[in-house]
Formats: sequence, structure tokens, C-alpha cells
Amino acid sequence: MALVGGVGGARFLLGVKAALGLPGNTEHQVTALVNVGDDVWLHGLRICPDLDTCMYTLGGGIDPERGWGRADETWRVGEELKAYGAEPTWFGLGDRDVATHLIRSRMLRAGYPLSAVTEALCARWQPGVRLLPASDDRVETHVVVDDPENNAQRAIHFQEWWVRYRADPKPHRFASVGAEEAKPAPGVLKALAEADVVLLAPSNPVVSVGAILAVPGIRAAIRTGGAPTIGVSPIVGDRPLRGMADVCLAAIGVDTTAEAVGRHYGARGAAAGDGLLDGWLIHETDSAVVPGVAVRAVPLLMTDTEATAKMVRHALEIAGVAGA
Ligand code: FO1
Repeated sequence: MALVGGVGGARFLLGVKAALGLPGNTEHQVTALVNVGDDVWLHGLRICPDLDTCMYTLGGGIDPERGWGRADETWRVGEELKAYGAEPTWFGLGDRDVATHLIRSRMLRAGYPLSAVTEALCARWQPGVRLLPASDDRVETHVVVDDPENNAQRAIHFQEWWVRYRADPKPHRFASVGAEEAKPAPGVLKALAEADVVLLAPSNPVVSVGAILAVPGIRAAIRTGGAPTIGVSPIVGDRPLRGMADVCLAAIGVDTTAEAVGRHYGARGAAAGDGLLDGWLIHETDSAVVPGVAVRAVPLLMTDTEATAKMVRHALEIAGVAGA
């Protein structure tokens, strides 16, 4: 079981598959709990960036340079929308990608839950792991930023903050809109209860892993489940490996260090609190003390699938779970 976000999470899953000898090895089954906080309705289409990035990456359809969207992409639909002046024009819509959004939007409007939609889309892509949305309910990450014109603050969707404004506006806080009413998607709690190990991918601890944990019941299921939980630091040398984790961590008062993020996730065994971790992987050049958590310094750069697989094997070793 792995909790994952987008680009980094998808690369991590490639390593998990390789570490377990998938797809050949039928003994292991990997379930990925995927963040849905980035999801957004745009142009009447429901877009699920992290689910699509995992599906395309594991299914061989991802554009490797961008890390999101489809390979061999064209942008005619987006150009036509722009010609109509249809906002937003700042969000890149690839023609091949639009087909995914059309199928998903049609199924959602027909009443299918997101988990069923994801299963249907994965029938084509065969990702080799089960992709579960954290929730079938709408839980969107919105970012509270300054609104200087009105001498106030305002909340904008994560995609607008990230894509339109390149994460420039200082985030005061992140809100998982809809989280209170949301439930874990079907199969999520069962998968957590039956997991041999739970891995926290080196995704953004706030808007990816954090957004998954915002769905009521998931954190408790990890804490009470029998499986050891091993996290992988997304921070190496006091810097995020990709994306904007440093800006997000600052907004919640956590330093951008492997140690601070490990302490933020907390120790599962600690009597008080709601900690999650039994083990914490940090990069070989870093050091960290996380009370109650086994810390191991290993190479964390996911330069290729084999490098990632080695990292996953270290996580499985700490967990005492035999790999492939
Ligand atoms: N990221 C961008 O920086 N610019 C885009 O125009 C953009 C479009 C887009 C379309 C579909 C999709 O699945 C992802 C897309 N992304 C884009 C990436 C996305 O914003 C991020 O990957 C995740 O939301 C963060 O993990």
C-alpha cells in the first residue's frame, strides 16, 4: 500500500513494482492510495491530475519531459478554447488528455463514483497496481493567499495557485474543501487493514500526502492497521526534490528538512499524538532524529526505476517485509 501524489508518486510506484518483481510476480499486489485534492472541474471536465499521472506513467502513456499529460500530445482543443476566449486559458489541455477527461466526466455525470471511473480508465492502461482515489467524494485543496486589491485574503484552487501563479503567492494555509463530509473510497480502509506494509511516497507532505490524510478515517486506519508504515523523505539536503514542498511546509510551520518532515508525520508508536511512522528513509547525506521512528539514510534520488527500486527495498527491509 502506498500513499502517493502526482509526478514523484508515480515514479515511486514504478520503483515499487520493480522492487516486487511486478508484473511477473503474482504473489504481491500493490494498491496505491492516490491524492484527489488537486482535482478540478475546468471547461465542464473533471480533471484528476494525480490519478492520471499515475495511470499514464505506469501504463506507458506519460509525457516523460512534463511528467504529466500524454506523450505525443497536440493542443488543438486548448487553442480553440482560447480562440473562443473560454477561461481558463492558463491550464494546459492536451487533445489526447481531453479524451480521458471526457470519459471520466461522462461517467461521473452518469452516477459512477470516481473509483469506478478510475477502474474503467485503468482497463485500458493496465498500470499493474490498483489505483484507488483517496475518496470518491469531492475533496479539493484550496490555497488561502493575499488579496491585496481588497486588502484581504482569498482562497484559490490549488491548480490556479500552482499552474497559473506558479506557487508565487505566499500561501497562508491550505484547506481541504469537502474533507469533513468525505469518506475513504470503497476498499481503502480494507486495503489499509490488510496491507503488509504502508509506504508514504516522497510526495508533497502537505498537498499530496497531507491531502490524503485529510480524508477522515485514513490516518486512524494507518495507525491501527497491523502493517508497519515507512515514509520516504521528499526533502534532500534541506530542499524539495521537485515541486513546491518547501513553500507548503513553511505555510504549516514545518522546516524544510528531512528531520522536520519525519517529526511532522510523527511516530506511530508514540503513546500520545496521531503519528504514523515506524520507519523514515532520508537521503544518505542527511541526518535526522525522529523519536520513536527507525531512521535510515540511503540514496533517495529516483534517477531511474532501478534506483527507486533499491530505495523501496530499503523501506521493505526496515518494515521487515521480504521484497521480491
Ligand atoms: N501543470 C502545469 O504546470 N501546467 C499545466 O498546464 C498543467 C496541465 C495539466 C493537465 C492535466 C494534468 O493531469 C496535469 C496538469 N498539470 C499541469 C500538472 C498538475 O498541475 C500537477 O501535476 C499536479 O496537480 C501536482 O501534482
